[in-house]
Formats: sequence, C-alpha cells, structure tokens
Amino acid sequence: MKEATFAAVDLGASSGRVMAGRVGPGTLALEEVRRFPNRPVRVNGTLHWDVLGLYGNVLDGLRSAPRDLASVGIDSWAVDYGLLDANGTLLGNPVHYRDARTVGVMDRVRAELGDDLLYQASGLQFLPFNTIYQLAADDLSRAATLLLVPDLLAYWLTGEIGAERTNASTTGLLDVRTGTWSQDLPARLDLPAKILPPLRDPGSAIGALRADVAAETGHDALQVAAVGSHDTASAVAAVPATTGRFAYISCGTWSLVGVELDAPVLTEASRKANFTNEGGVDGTVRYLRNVMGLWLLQESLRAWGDPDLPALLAEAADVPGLRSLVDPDDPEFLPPGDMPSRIAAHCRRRGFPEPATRAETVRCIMDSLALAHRAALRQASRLSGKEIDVVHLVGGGSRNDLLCRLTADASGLPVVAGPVEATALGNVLVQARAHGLVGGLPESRALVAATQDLRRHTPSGDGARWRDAAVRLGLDG
Ligand code: ADP
Ligand code: LRH
Repeated sequence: MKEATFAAVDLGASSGRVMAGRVGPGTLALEEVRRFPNRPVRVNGTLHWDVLGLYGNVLDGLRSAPRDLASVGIDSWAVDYGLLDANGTLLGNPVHYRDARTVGVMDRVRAELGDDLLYQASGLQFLPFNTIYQLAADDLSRAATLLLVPDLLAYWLTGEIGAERTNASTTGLLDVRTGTWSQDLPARLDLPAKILPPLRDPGSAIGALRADVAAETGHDALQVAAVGSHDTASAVAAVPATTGRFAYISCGTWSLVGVELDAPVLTEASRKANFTNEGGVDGTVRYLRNVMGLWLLQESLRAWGDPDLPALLAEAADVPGLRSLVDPDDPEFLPPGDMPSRIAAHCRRRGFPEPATRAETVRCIMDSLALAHRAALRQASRLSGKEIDVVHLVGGGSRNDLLCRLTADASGLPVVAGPVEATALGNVLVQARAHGLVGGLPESRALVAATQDLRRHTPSGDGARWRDAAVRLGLDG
C-alpha cells in the first residue's frame, strides 16, 4: 500500500467533525466530511452531553466519507464517561465535566487521601472534574463497565470494550509509573475496580464495524483503530516540530500548555504548580497545565448572541493592551453562565478597570490568556528542565492571529501557529503508522511541517511590559 485514506472522528468540547485524511509518501491531506456543533443540554438541573446526537453525527459522517477507508479512529475531550449495565446498556446520559455535581468532591478526596499520595499515584493535576472525582460523586450501584467517551462510541460501532491509554491517563485512576490501572486508588475510595476495562494502546486494532452499523453506513468490514483517543494526545502527536526543544499549546476550548517528556515529573514543586503528567502516543509524557483557554471567549460570545468573531477580534486588536486583566484559571470561570459579567467583576476585584465594551472584554481575555500561556511555558521549562526554542500553537486558536501574536510577545518565544486541525491529523497519522505508511513521531511531525499551512509569529521585544503585567496579576511563572 503506498497511499491510503483514514477517517478521523474528532469531538471537541465545542464542535465535532469527521475528517478524511489521505496519507502517503510526502502526502498528508485532510478533507472535512462533516462538522457539527457539540451543545450540552441541561436536564433536571444536570448538564449532560448529547451523546446520542454526537453518535448520530458520527454515523452520518461515516455515511458521507469515501468508500475506500482503511480504518477509522475516534478521539474526544477527556475525563467524561458513560456507564454500562451488565447487559451493555448505557445507564443514563454522560454528565458534562462542567456540571456542578463535583463541587466540593475533590477537596474531600484530597483531604482524605492527601495530595502527595494522589500525585505520586497518578501524576495528574488537580482538576475538580477528573474522572476519579466524578466517580466519587456518581451512583455506581448498577454500573458494570465504565467507558470514556471515545471508547463508548467505539463500543457502539464495534461491540468491543476497552480503555485507550492516553485518555485513561486523564481519569486519575491510571498508575503513572506502570501505565496500568491503579490497584490502590479504587480500593481507598471504595470505587469498584471491576468497572475499569482492559487497556489498549494507540495504533492497536479495536475491531470491525458491527454488521448493522456497516449496513447503515455503507462501510463493509471497516476497521475501527485505537488512536490517541484523548484529543490533546492526538494534537500533540501532530505538532509540526522540527526540533526536540519545543513546547506546545493545544488551543481550543482549553489551552493545554506544556512539553513532551520521556518520564513523568512528580516533584513537590510540580504538584504545587499543578502540572500534569498525561499519557502521550508512544509512551511519551504530556507534561502540561490546563489554562482555561478560549472557553472565556466562547462563553462571552454566547452571552452576546454569537456576534461575528473575526470582526470582534479585529476591533480587539485596536484596543490598548494590558489594561484590564483576569487570572483565566480562577475556578469562578469554570462553569457555564454570564461570562462578561464574571470577567468585569474579577477585574474590579483585582484593581483593574472593567472592560466597557465587547472589544475591551475580548482584549482582556486575549491579554490574560497570553499571560497565562507565558506563565505555564516558563513553569513547564523550569519544572522539567527542558529548554524551549519555539512554541507550537495548534487547534482552532491558531486561527486567532491576535492571541498568537500576544503569546509570542508575552513569552518572548517564536510562536508557530497551526495546523488548525492538529487533533484530526494526529488521529489519522497514528492509523497510517499502523499501516506502515509513516514512521514514528519525528517522521509524522516532519510530514505535518512539510504539508500543512503554518504561520510564524516573532516576539516584538517588549518583554518588560509583559513581565510587569504578569507581576501585577500574580502570574509571574
Ligand atoms: P475544541 O476542540 O475545544 O472544540 P477547537 O480546536 O475546535 O476547540 O477550537 C475552537 C475555537 O477556535 C473557538 O472557540 C474559536 O475561539 C477559535 N476559532 C474558530 N474559528 C476562528 C476564526 N475564524 N478566527 C479566530 N478564532 C477562531
Ligand atoms: C481538551 C481536553 C483537555 C481536558 C479537557 C476536559 O479538549 O481534552 O485536555 O483537560 O478537555
């Protein structure tokens, strides 16, 4: 086989897509087959994902995809799951990680088990929605199997049950040293370890489409392949790095800011800085921190009735910078709700002028994210000992020139923006590798660098202004 086409199902927190990726020597071409919004639904006070709606879109996407697919891979946002009963039936609709059911749960578990024990066991940053805390808040009495979202969709497509490792690493229940399910943590938390399915690696085969799914989509005997099913793992696999001394920002609903390592960093300083050691493709470690990301913008746009984004960003670029600032990672910004008011209140509280217009609010978000990117990049380098020459900013945020430019200025590092669809590319490349069409991570990344549209942003050199702003905001990194 010299060239082949693979389908990538990539479900982000804000939208999903089915892409067809053609891979061969010197070829990596992605075509959008179907794109659909991912809108959470509140039912009886609980915020859910519309998982059947998403699955329906995946089926529609496969129906429209080229007939000659070599395989299909699925990735999605992390941590969230469905529970199956003993008959394999979904018990209720998956709950959104931004739902309030976990309020106070993480603090209780941390107080009971201790931060050091939790961090040494899983290497994971403390986020209130990690699967481990969601499970501690859930009713598991009828649960026979837990499936993370991509594994749930793969189960519906194939009938096969398993847990892909990169996404399993975001649960808080995977042992960071052995890459297997922790024996200790479920026991300590009284969670039924039997619901955790056998683990599988990116690049392995999951199974063929069930006969009814094959008939419905018109893909006879199509194979579903395991990929880096955590969207961030797939995105990092497709970072177009041409040097080892790179950092990445996977920038969409979240900004995932960090470096790639061979081994986890489990020091006290790392724990206190809330850095995470998530599992990457090929056993790499994604050493990163979650920055609240474009969620602040998405949720502001929603409050304003979804005005035109490029026009608003152009206006924001003309607003004087570094006046109104927020700490984007303040937990008050995590839940859905009126974001512009929360931003204004935060500015007021911190002694910054409140943004008076939409453009000023957007500028505040961009400056604040750039400062948070700066802090996380500096911390990632300091805590891991890895030197950084270039920052690769991938995902939907790479279309935001203002944010890319400000991130370069704030960090004092060149920012290479793109590809927009890094996640789908990483998904496709891991499948292509299983077919011998491309080599390991360095070769895959070189192919991305050679074939995709990238834009370089050089820092302007006004580092002192950014340093002062970081100090004023307490985000010095
Ligand atoms: P996720 O995977 O988390 O759903 P994406 O990687 O799809 O996120 O990125 C979505 C984000 O990309 C949007 O929130 C928006 O801020 C940004 N974006 C999309 N289109 C544009 C555009 N034309 N200009 C600037 N930013 C854009
Ligand atoms: C980004 C992402 C991120 C997780 C969050 C829940 O889509 O997967 O890596 O922390 O969603």
